[in-house]
Amino acid sequence: RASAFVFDLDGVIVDTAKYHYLAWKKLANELGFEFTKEQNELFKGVSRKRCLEILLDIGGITAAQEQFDRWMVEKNEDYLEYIEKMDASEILPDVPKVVGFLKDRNIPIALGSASKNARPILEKVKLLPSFDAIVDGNDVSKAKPDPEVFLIAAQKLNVAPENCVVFEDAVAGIQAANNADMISIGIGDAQILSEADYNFNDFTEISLAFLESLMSV
Ligand code: B16
Ligand code: MG
Repeated sequence: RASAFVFDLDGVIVDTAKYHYLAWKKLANELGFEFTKEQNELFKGVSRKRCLEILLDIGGITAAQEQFDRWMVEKNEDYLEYIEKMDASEILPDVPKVVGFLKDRNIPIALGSASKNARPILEKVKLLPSFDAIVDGNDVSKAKPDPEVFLIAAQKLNVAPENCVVFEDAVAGIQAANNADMISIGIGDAQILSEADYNFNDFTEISLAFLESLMSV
């Protein structure tokens, strides 16, 4: 029976993928090649370092470590300029409804994100106080689909992994939740996220009765 919920950040709580895209695209263009929205799909749930490796692969570019690190910093600085302007209006539809429902019932909730910018983003959209635990890119050594990020979240909430429900929008994230023995809920395209235990296009499709049912089975 579910007794805790873990939320991914990007693509679940806010749509920061569009800002990641603009920042990566700017770098690609500077380096003399195109970076498409389709290619950006490969970047979802993937660490910043891995994203740059994929980007340079697309452009057929090899770089020394120092140059690689400078590009990572440059991309992040551009990304942070977008984050700076975020506010609560960027929270995805019905996320506050679900978070509020869980809080009202004293159900612990955690964040389980690959992003090293998770805390400032949650602060910007005023959701930081709602979370009982935050596990982000600064806390993990193994990226999704490794279950580490979600297992640390369960540990912080003091709940057994099999009693945790994970909301995820990335294939690697659903796999990480499954690898952690948690109940996985795919948010987005059900065909892409076919490995999830349950699928919804977004939170407007998730009824409170459904959440109740997870907590009573
Ligand atoms: P940062 P999530 C992930 O967040 C994003 O989906 C992914 O596109 C990004 O590269 C990664 O965070 C790292 O982000 O550069 O801010 O550390 O979906 O796991 O919340
Ligand atoms: Mg995500």
